[in-house]
Amino acid sequence: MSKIAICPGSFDPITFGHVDIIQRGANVFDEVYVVVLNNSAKKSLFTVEERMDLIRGATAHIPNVKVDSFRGLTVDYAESVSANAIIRGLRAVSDFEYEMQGTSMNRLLNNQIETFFIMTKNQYSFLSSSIVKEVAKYGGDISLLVPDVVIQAMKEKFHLI
Ligand code: COD
Repeated sequence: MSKIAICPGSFDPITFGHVDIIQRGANVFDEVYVVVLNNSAKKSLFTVEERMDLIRGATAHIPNVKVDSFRGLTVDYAESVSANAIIRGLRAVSDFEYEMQGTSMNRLLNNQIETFFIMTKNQYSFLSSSIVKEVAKYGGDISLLVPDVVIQAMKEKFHLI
């Protein structure tokens, strides 16, 4: 039986930190669905379609990754693709509380689905989509933080070209 996991997130936009956990998840699971979901606490810069295109561009080299979006609960999406695992990344202690809350809620909603945490590489432990947007908005160099497709999209979004 295939081991199927989902990697849910806002991905607004995808960063090298995200790519790192997706790649490492794809090394362990047969299939990984990277799914763009709504985080009600965040206002997004890119549309869902734009975010999916950027994820596709950034993960094109990983054959067992599929990109999707969903309006609803993470656990419902997992069930719809027959996944029984959720992959999340951990950067620092500060992520722990938020992740514990989300994981506990997901477990309450569906206790057949297990969450797996992947520690980020040290070099990405400070990296978030928000900090990338902040730097890009003022024309700073983000080439060590995000894939080329995202650099281009950021320039267009902020009318820097
Ligand atoms: N290194 C490693 N991992 C990273 C890095 C980095 N530099 N940056 C981010 N990550 C990880 C995050 O820890 C997370 O695991 C994943 O990548 C995605 O991150 P984000 O910030 O793009 O996505 P979030 O955290 O905003 O996603 C939240 C969801 C959209 C998944 C959540 O709100 C959700 O499940 N929404 C649907 C409704 C629902 O089911 N709610 C109940 C459960 S909370």
